[in-house]
This record gives sequence, C-alpha cells and structure tokens, in this order.
Amino acid sequence: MASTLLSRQLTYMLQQNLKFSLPRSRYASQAADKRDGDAEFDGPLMKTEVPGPRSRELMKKLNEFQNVDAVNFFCDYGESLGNYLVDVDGNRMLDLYMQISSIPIGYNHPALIKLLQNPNNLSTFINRPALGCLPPENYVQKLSDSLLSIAPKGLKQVQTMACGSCSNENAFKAACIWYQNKERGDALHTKEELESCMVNQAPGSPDITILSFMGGFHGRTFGCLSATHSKAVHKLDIPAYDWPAAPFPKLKYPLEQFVRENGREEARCLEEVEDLIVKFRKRGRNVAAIIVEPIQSEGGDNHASDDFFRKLRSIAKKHGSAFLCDEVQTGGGATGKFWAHEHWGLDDPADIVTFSKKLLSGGYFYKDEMRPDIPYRIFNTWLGDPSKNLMFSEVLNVIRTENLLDNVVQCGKSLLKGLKDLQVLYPHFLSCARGKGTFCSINAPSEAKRNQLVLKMRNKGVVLGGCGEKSIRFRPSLVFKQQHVNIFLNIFNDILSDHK
Ligand code: PSZ
Repeated sequence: MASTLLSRQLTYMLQQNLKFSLPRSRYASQAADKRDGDAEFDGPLMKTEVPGPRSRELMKKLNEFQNVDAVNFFCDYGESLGNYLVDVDGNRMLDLYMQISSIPIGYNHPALIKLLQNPNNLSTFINRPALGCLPPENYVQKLSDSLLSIAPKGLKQVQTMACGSCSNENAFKAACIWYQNKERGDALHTKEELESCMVNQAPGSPDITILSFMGGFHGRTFGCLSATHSKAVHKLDIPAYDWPAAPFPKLKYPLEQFVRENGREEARCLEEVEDLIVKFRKRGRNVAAIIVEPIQSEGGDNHASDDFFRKLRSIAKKHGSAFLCDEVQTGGGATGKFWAHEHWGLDDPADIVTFSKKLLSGGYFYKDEMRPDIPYRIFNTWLGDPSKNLMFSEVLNVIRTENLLDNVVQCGKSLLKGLKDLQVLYPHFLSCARGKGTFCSINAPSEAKRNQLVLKMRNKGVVLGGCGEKSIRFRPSLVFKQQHVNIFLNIFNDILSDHK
C-alpha cells in the first residue's frame, strides 16, 4: 500500500501540469494553485452517489452482526491522501471533517509512511506494552520528544490513556483523589473509608460532584456521561450521577458585534455556576471539579469569551474545585494555537487538560499537586500506546517544519471570511458563521435542512459534519490549505445557489 502511494505521489509531482478536474475556481488565484507543491489530488472526483454500490453491499453484510445506521460509507484508506478521503466506490472527497476531527496532518502523510517503513520502529508497533508496569527503554525519551514538548503552560505531569472518554474518566478520578486528600489534610485514610468504599458507600466513596455545562460533551462512558449534556440519545436509559449542570452562555454572533449583550449572558451563567456550587455544598455534596470545553463542540460549536473562562477559572479556585479543561476536540492546533485554552491568557493554569483525537492517543496533563499519592490509583492495562506517541512525535515535526499553525491561522481567516460572505449571499439559509482558526461552523435554518445540505455536499465531493441542533462544523486537518478553502467555498456556493 505504502509503496504504491509513494510512487503515485511521485507521478503526481511529475505531472504538476495536470488539468484540474474542477472548473478553475472563482475564489482561487492561479498563484494559489501553483504554490501547491504537495503531493495530493487536485480536487474531488465523484463516480457514484455516496454511499455507492460497493459501500451498500458492505453495509448489508456488516448489518448481519452490527447496527450500521451510523455508517456513512466504507473507505479506501490506502488510496486516501492528504485532504482527500477515497471511498470503496472510488469517490474522492475533500474531507473537512477528518474522522471527527482526529486526523492531524491528513491521510497517509509521507513522513508517517517513512516512519512506519523504518525497521527500527517495528518492535514499537508489534509489542504493545502494559505501560504502567513494563515501559520500553526509549519511552522516557519518546514522551519527552512528543507529549511533554507541547505540555500546556504550568502543567509538568502527563498521564497517557487510550481515548478521550477514558482520559476524562481518569482526570475526574485524579481530581477526586486530590480533593479528598486536600480535605483530609495530613491524616491518612481510615479503616472505615477502606471498608465503605468496597460497598460503594460514604465515607470511602464520597458524595463529591463534578460540575459541567449544559450542551457539553465529555464522552460516553459511565462517569463522563454524567457530565455530558449534548443529546438525550447519548444518555437515555443509563444511570447517572446527580451532579450540578450549569447553563453555558448562549451568545450572539458575530461576537465582536454583541460584546455587551454577550457579557451579560456570560455573567448570568457564571452566577449560576457559583449558586450551584454553594447549593450543592449546603447539601454536603462539594464540587471537586469543574469541567469545560474551550468551544462546546458536539453541543453546537458554542463559544464563550476569554474573559468568561478566566472568571470560571477564578471561581473554581475560590471554591477549592479543580479546573479541568477538556481539549479532546479543540486541542492539537485547529484553533490556531496548539491548545485552545492558550487563547484565554490564564494567570493560573488549568489544573488538568485532557486530550485525544489529533494527539493520536489520549491522556491528560496535570499540575504537580494532582499527582496520585499511591501507585495503582490511576491505572489500566495499556495506559495509552507508545506506537501512537512515536507517530505523534513525527506529527509534531511536521507541524513545526511545515509551519502548520500559521497555515491554520491563515486558512482559518479565509474560510471564515468565505463563510461570512456566503452568509450575506444566502441570509435565508446561513447564519452565525463563527470560528477560531479552521475550527469553524455555520448554522442552517433547521436540523432537516442542515442534514440535507451535508448530504448534498457529500455527493458533490465534500465531507462535512453536523453538531448541535442545526450547525455544520468544519474540522479539516492542519494541512488544509488555501486551495482547499477555495474548492470548498465554490462547491458550497454552487449547492446554496441551487437552494435559492
Ligand atoms: O458521538 C460521539 O461519541 C462523538 S462524536 C465526537 C466525539 C464523540 N468527540 C469526543 C469527545 C469530545 O469531543 C470531547 C470534547 N471530549 C471527550 C470526547 C470523548 O472522546 P472519545 O470519543 O475518544 O471517547
């Protein structure tokens, strides 16, 4: 697979004068096209409707032993490249959703192919260790090269995990352990605590809580699900903790036009956060941690101001609660900074920052005082995967050498400007264009119309995602360049003009 890809890339580079399969873009300048030295396709190429016949056949087979209602289509990952996802029917689509925001540098990046072809790396891929007890010799170095090199300011400790949910689960546990140790002061845990926790009773299993926000999404596992409040279908029939859930600001866009009004809405929500903390404390149910996403993603790409987050951080501190920042979706560069919370300019860093998706494996960074006091309190079999860290250190090299964060800032600006222009052209259809970096979104008039639009775009060769009730979200990888912005905007414009 890799060698055919490499040779195809070479062929492509030799054929830079290829005719573009799309009509010459109205947005794109010829110079923008020429600057594209990337070994990639020149545009979407559609052969069938999506899902096509081969996808349908495979869906039918999979349906025999799995529910396939969420399957969009089957993919040919061997043929996919850069910003383009190819399906099993040979349709080549510009991917602005990138496996739910989790591919950092596009499909089959040559740097990663090279890494996998290096025989010295084989054993890391073959032998997956139980990291908590038997780490490989190069692990310290590899972690330093990869995750520790992008640790958020003020956080020197890192715990790796496999996915976003298990990162948040364990971050909750670390916060609870920290909170209870703080409450105990110098005292050791008691015999009563050790016995009562075995039957899920206080004081060993304390009635402390995690405060989250309505519209937030922190994963689907049991603990995380109690902090997730984006869609009922995620939660239905699952027992949940009765934890405080505060309103998240419902802001008006563009943010710069509604500063005063939005400020009042944020103040209302912050007041509610404090009221909830006090109310729960009075019931003997202290808030051990507050968890928040820098941009509520699944819940509809809901933004709040830097000031809101700074104040929220201060509230957590004032009430002795840990401040957890869930960067599972926002982390990894798509907002134009590696961590979205860097935009806030916090004086006192978050206590814990969780990650996954674009960082290839999960985990969290945390302050020294959150370090568990006894081994095996935070533990599982794999605790992440060194092969993912190895790939991630290469991803970081690419981000640095290709200046991808600058690219995100530039392309994000032109994507958002294009969305705002289209919003002016189609005011009956589009509203609330918003975003940071390429982490952008726009609203359709209804859920049905949003879904229709996403499907139409897919049949024209652009993969998009939905979020919240009626938003379309853009989650391209960091190698999304100006020419891709142009291709997308042209197709979007064509589809929208058909809707008129
Ligand atoms: O439907 C789903 O389960 C989806 S769709 C997108 C996600 C999940 N995102 C995962 C996610 C996230 O966006 C935030 C902010 N926090 C935690 C998670 C959970 O990560 P995973 O899916 O890796 O467990």
